[in-house]
Order: sequence, then C-alpha cells, then structure tokens
Amino acid sequence: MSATNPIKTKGLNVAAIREDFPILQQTVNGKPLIYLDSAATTQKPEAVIQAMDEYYHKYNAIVHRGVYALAEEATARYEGARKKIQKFINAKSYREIVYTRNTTESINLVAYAWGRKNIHAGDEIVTTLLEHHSNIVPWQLLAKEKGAALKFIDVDENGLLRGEQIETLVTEKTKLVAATMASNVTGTLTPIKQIIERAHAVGAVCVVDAAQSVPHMPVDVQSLDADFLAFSGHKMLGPFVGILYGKRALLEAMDPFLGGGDMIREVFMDHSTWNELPWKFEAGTPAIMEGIAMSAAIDYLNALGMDHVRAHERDLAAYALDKMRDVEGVRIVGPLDADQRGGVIAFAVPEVHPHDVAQIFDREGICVRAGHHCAMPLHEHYGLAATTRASFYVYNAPEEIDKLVETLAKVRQIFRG
Ligand code: 7TS
Repeated sequence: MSATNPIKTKGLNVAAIREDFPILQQTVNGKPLIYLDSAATTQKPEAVIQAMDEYYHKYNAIVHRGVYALAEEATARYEGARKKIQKFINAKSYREIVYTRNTTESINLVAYAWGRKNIHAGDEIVTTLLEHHSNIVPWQLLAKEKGAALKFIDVDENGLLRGEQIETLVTEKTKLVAATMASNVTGTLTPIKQIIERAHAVGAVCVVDAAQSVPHMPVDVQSLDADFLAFSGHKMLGPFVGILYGKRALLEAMDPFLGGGDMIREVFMDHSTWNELPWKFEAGTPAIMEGIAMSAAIDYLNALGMDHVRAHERDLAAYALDKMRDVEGVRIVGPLDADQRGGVIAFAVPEVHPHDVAQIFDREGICVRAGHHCAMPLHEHYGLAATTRASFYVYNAPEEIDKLVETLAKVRQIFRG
C-alpha cells in the first residue's frame, strides 16, 4: 500500500491515514501486519502517541490540586479534553461528561448510582440480546439485589432487533432500558432513537452502550435524547479511558459511585458533602495522561469527519460481505445488508474451531479475534459457542479484505484435508 497509489473507499484516503500509524508499518511472521481487531481496541496515530509522550516529558503532575505551573498545565489540558469530548457528542455541558476507566465502568456507575436509588422490587429492566456482557451483567446484579425483572428484546432472522418487542416489552413497569447502538458481534445497528422514545413514553430512562458507535459514526446525545451514554477512548484511537455522558438533572440527583478524594466538597467525621459535577463521580487520582490524549484522538477523527468514517466502514463491510459470501460454507452472523451494520463481521467455518481459524490468520499476519466476544447470550441464540471476528477501522483497506478472504479459503482447504 504505497502513498503514491492511494486506496480509496467513498470515505477516506487510507494510504495517507496508514502513514500516521507507526504500528501498522511492521511485518508479523514475515507478512505485512493486517489489523482487523479494532472492535477490541484500535491502534493509535502518531499524534496520540506524541500527546501521551509529551505529558510525561513536559508536565506530568496531579490535576485539580496543584498550584504550580506544571499542575495548572495538566489540569487545563485534562479539562480541555473533557470539553472536546463534550462537543464531539454534542452534550450541552462539560458537567455531563464523566471520565471513567472504560465503557464497562461507565455502565456500572449508572447501575450503582442511579439503579440502586431508583429500581425497586417488581420493577422491570429491559435490555437486548445483542448486548456485550457489560450491558447485561450489571443489570442482572441490580435486578437480583432489588427483586426486579430483567427482560431481553430478541433478534430476528436477519440479525436485527425485533421492533415489535420494543413496544411490547417496554411497558409501564419498565424503569430502565439498556441498549446498544451497534453490536460488537453482528455489527447490527439498532433503532436506538425509537428505543429511547419508547423508554421515555413509559417514564423509563435509557442507557445507551455506544462503545461501537461513537468511534464509528456521528453521535449526537441531544438529538438522540439519550439519558446516559457510555463509550471507551481506547476504541476510538485514544488511550485506556472511558466516558459516561449523563443528563445533568439525572447526574445531580444521583448519589456518588465511589467515595474518596476529589469527589467531595467537605468531609466531617459523621458525614460528607459532594463536589460539583462531573467531579462528584471521579473519586481518586484519575487517568490524567489518558484523558489529555483523548484530545488528540478527537482532533484526528474530526479532521477525517465522522460521516466519512461511517461511509468508509460501510463500504468496507459491503465489500467484505460480498466476498465472504462466496467462500463455500462460511456462515456470517447478523445482517447481510451493510447499511444495517457497522464494520464488524463475525463468522463461523463449519467443523473448524474459531481459535484454529484465528491461528491460521495469524500466520498470515492477520489479527482477528476468536471467541464469544463477551456476548454469550447472542452466540447461544445462533447456536454457536464461538465465532471468528474481523472488525474494521479508518486504517483498513479493501486489499486487506482480499487477503482475509483468501486466507479464509485456505482455512477451508486445510481442514478439508
Ligand atoms: N460494549 C460493547 C458494545 C463493546 O464492544 C465493548 C468491548 C464493551 C461494551 C466494553 O468495553 P470496555 O472498554 O469496557 O472493555 N468490546 C470488546 C470486543 O468486542 N472485543 O474486546 C472488547
């Protein structure tokens, strides 16, 4: 892939983008590295690596507490990155952006701090069969503790959510709906706006898992009217930090999640009072460097344009679906229409274990993931214990998909003996 021969989808100039990612310049097992595991974590462009490096070289210091120049610099950049994240998802205020460790912690924060106050015996929580375990298990724990019921919106034969169940399962008994915008297995895009509207129509709040959507398409929390929305910086070119968006009124009314330094206003021997939003939910020393480097990740994505990112991934998915369907016996899970899915394709090869598939891919320098991808109920729905998954991002080119399909054909040959 040379810079003089840019490979283009409708959305992006991949050859130019690839030059910004040092890790992609290497060979693995003597083959050019083909990274197809961005749903797990994305690679980082030079600008993000430099932002992390610069922090440790120039202004490593604690935020919020120091009065010296270094600490002021760190604080300004850390809080500046928060404002950039706010704008990126069009939140009304930076006070609605809470730094966490990851999407998982963001969802757990809501389950503890909102859920334990607002869910009672007999209430219902509705989620979907498409969810990652991080948007199932916290609700199971909450439901069990409170004597509430947890219900699942099912998936149809095309890998889409059963639209009618959004109406029938979300009822007056429902207090919370937790749904993903995009599946990390089938890639399915859900009718999240309709789900949020339905939740609000019955007086419930809606928690949106945006781990596979904020990195891949324009997301506007105000136009969605999302109550809570969770995502991970490391899945969008940034470091290991998570974000929770929450409507200000909801966050104000919640008790803290974790107790400790920074989240308090005053501490007495018998009680404490809380800091303002968003710091009320940020106990202890945060991931400062990680937060700061989110700024560079968002600058990079903004320069590409999120519409272009989505168009690029849609085209890659369409290209891959088309080619993979020609490989005899390969079963693709989820929708076969690229307009209905993100750049994630999980598949099964008959009589070959997904780990063996992934190992053969590795020999060719191709990184794919094998397993249940933290979505066991969805795999059970498909009657599969595991799948192999390829997931795409801004630096992937159609030529890499050609290699994927070529290797897939090889897997079939090897195991046919
Ligand atoms: N929700 C979805 C839809 C995800 O894809 C993931 C991670 C999470 C939540 C959890 O994110 P975390 O940052 O808290 O770990 N998904 C994957 C994956 O597909 N492979 O590895 C992690």
